[in-house]
Amino acid sequence: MYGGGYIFEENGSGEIEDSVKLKEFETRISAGDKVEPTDWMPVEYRKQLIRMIEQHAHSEIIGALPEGTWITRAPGFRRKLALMAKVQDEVGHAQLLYSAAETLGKPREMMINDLINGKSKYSNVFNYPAETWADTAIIAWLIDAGAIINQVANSKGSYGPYCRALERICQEESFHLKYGHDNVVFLATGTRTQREMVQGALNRWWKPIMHFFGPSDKISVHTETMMKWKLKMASNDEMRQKFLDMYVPKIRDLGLTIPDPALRKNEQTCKWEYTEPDWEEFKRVINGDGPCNKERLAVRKKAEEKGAWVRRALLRNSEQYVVPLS
Ligand code: FAQ
Repeated sequence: MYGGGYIFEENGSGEIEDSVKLKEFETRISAGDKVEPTDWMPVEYRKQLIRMIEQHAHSEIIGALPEGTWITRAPGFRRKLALMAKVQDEVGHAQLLYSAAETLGKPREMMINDLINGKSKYSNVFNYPAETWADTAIIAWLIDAGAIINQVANSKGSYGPYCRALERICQEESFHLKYGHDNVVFLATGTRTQREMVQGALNRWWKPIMHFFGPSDKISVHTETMMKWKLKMASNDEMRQKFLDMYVPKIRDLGLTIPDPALRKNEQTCKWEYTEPDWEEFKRVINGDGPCNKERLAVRKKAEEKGAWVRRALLRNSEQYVVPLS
């Protein structure tokens, strides 16, 4: 059904959507109702949701890779255990999110194929390498912080299955953030070499983190539609501002320097001013031309190929236990 593009042309029940239904739907959304999978929804709402949840799911499995490469090299047994648990959590988030996206009619296999073939996007940040142990600390602290800001807001959104998945994910991400903060504090208050290492990681990650919240509101394509339907509860710039409000003081308290000489809070507008991120570079990275895009997709492709026999065995096994209905 999905493969023929069916749900993108008509709604789930095969009817062409009409303005009365659309009005009722939008009234429900304004009243704060949750939309559930079997409810009527506009074709464009479904399409935008699939795009967003699928990209989010891909970001979680690809996001496990930069930190995952440090499991074998973590400094000490306790750090290794904690990192392994974090990486496992991220993959678990992908499972929840793929399930939420499946409720909208797109099969998981198709989503994975679209990822591997470069048709679907995933977060820009995971196309950069984690060069040192300090990079994993910055990822776990600041990328998780950015993800929490986005996801706590969007968990109050309109689509039930996505909101419920986000609530659970945010609880785990909060623990990741504490783990990341602990690692950064340890390095930032350590030896000179450790302090330089964490400053170096911050220098490398600041630009991708500023990109993380999406293009500026002036050039964002989907924000207006997404906010109208409460798929997104704040604009990209609003999320970026919130991140800066919460984390610039914390980063500076640790004696770290944020690598943007223009960064300052305008006390009159209460807004952060910063060097405008390079949106051309952002576009290149999200469209396949970042430092690690090819490597990330190659790893994912290999995992998919190597896991094929497990999926086949599970399917065959589950067929044996199907109880006839009559
Ligand atoms: N990276 O019109 P907008 C995590 C694309 S989870 C790549 O502003 P929208 C956990 C966008 O898709 C991180 N592409 O788009 C973790 C669109 O392209 P399209 C992921 C991006 O949807 C932590 C085009 O640019 N979180 O980190 C990005 O209104 C640590 C135009 O942009 C989510 O996915 C980007 N950063 O707003 C795991 C949350 N930004 O599709 C491991 C859900 C934009 O037309 C370790 N998603 N694009 O080809 C959202 O909230 C939104 O989709 C935004 C983008 C805010 C990401």
